[in-house]
Amino acid sequence: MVSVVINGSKVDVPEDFTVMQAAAQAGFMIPSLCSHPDLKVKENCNVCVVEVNGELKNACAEKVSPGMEVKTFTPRVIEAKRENLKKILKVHPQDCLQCARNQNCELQALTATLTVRSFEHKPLQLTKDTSTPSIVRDPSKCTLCGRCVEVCNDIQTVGALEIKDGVVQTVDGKPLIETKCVMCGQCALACPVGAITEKEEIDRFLEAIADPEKIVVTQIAPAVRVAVAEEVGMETGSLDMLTFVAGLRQLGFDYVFHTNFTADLTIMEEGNELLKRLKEGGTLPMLTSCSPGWINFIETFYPEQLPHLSTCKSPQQMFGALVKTYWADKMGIDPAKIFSVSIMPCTAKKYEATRPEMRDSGYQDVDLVLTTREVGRLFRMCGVGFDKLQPSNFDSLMGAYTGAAVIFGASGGVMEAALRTVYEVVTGKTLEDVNFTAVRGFEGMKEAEVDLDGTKVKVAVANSLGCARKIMEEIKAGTSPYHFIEIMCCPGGCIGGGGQPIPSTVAKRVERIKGIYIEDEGLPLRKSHENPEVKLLYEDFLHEPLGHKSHELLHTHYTP
Ligand code: HC0
Ligand code: SF4
Repeated sequence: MVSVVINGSKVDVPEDFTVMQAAAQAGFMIPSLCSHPDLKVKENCNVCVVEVNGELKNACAEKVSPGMEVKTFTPRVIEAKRENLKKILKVHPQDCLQCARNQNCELQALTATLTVRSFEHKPLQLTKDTSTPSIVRDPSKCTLCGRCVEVCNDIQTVGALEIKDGVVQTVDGKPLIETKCVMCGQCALACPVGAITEKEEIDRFLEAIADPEKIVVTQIAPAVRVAVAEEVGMETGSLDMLTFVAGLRQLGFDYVFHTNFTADLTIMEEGNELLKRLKEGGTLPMLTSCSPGWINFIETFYPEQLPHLSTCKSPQQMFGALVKTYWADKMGIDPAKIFSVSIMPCTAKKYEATRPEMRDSGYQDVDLVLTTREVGRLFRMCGVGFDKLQPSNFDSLMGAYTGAAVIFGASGGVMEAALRTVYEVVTGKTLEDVNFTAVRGFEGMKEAEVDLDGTKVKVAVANSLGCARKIMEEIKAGTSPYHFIEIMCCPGGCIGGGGQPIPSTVAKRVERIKGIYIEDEGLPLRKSHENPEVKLLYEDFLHEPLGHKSHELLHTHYTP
């Protein structure tokens, strides 16, 4: 331990602490723009400047030393902080009222915190990049903090963004769509301001709701419920599912369903696909195929490994294909009138919905994807008062789900759900303990071995594209020991998706994961093959997993 003096108070801290950490321990928070609890020290904004033994130093980078005297708010320090902040403010557009991050912007907050009351203003006027269906980049708003670049390069290992000539830009200055960007949106979560955001499409929703000809249906992704509470001023996980459904009905949705329904269905299809590959010597390891940022990644970086992917579409797309065929038929509704909206934690889902492969119903299967953040905005815009709502049930035929589907939202959940079902199908025995805890948690790589009546199946789980890359390098080298691997694009799984509420720090993601498993434990059915509406779907329409109709609507092939 090292003793230092912070604003006159002595504090003992570990030797590797920075001045910023030591100050926090002494009860003095030092504001900054480029620092982030989960990312490396950058020293790009210089707003965290403090006096160390009489000299101005950046608190984020300066390590403590014995007897160090730190002052965090002398007139000289405050003046230096303000001057450094004013350099950023000088070129930053002042269109806060029109910005998606208005009221959730670290630059706004910092300006208020440091009581900056005037500054010179010559804003940058650079062109917005709207080239992808998922992400919008407004370089005029970039503060050069460098957080997005670290996330894209070091965590996701994509390398679509770089710092060149002192400017954050896309590689070679190309439009994002022409780079290797996978549209995961992790950069948007890391951005302190509105320089990178989702492509906002709430007006398309409002138009659809106002159109009397349209029947507007929705599906909610597994990771949304735990996080949407954060958008409406509640604790993570505290908005109960059926009150959330009631809120969606207030917004005007005609039918409210759940992606969990097709998550259970995915387990039926993907579980049987795995068993078929194991039995018939198909390509192994089989890789899950539901995370669209991950699909973009394998297509871009490992196209020759595409045969390892399960042929299952994602639950979002299975839902889209079924709602305009099976459900429309059962309800006697013209599928041309159905406007299918999905509510997702993900920005890459916006792209997935527009893929040419995703039109097997004869229409675009999913018409509109809204992120958790966009739905939060809609709830606030429409003044939905959750404390006044009575819980409302999901609509039937595609609204039932089990705990196995709920856990899809957290890394390891698809694997655990598959194991719950595959074990019972193969062994014919009842799984007494459905909790496969070895594959749970925030950790980037996890593995387990399961005994299926004498056959040992080795499985692995990876989240974040950096971890996916490690898995893919093993497969490429022919050294992968696994039979089945779950890969999710975003750190922690979909609970950390690029469309989730901001902040989405590791601490927040861990809280959301907790909320997911609490929901699973509280449900009466926790195995996908027990979902009564999935059983009905097979009886009435699909007839069997991997059958003709399933191939037509629920499976696809991605080509390089
Ligand atoms: Fe996910 Fe999904 S679990 S990718 O993370 O499989 O986005 O929540 O909706 O489609 O179900 C996201 C979350 C989904 C899909 C499901 C899968
Ligand atoms: Fe990189 Fe993902 Fe952002 Fe694209 S969306 S620039 S891949 S972090």
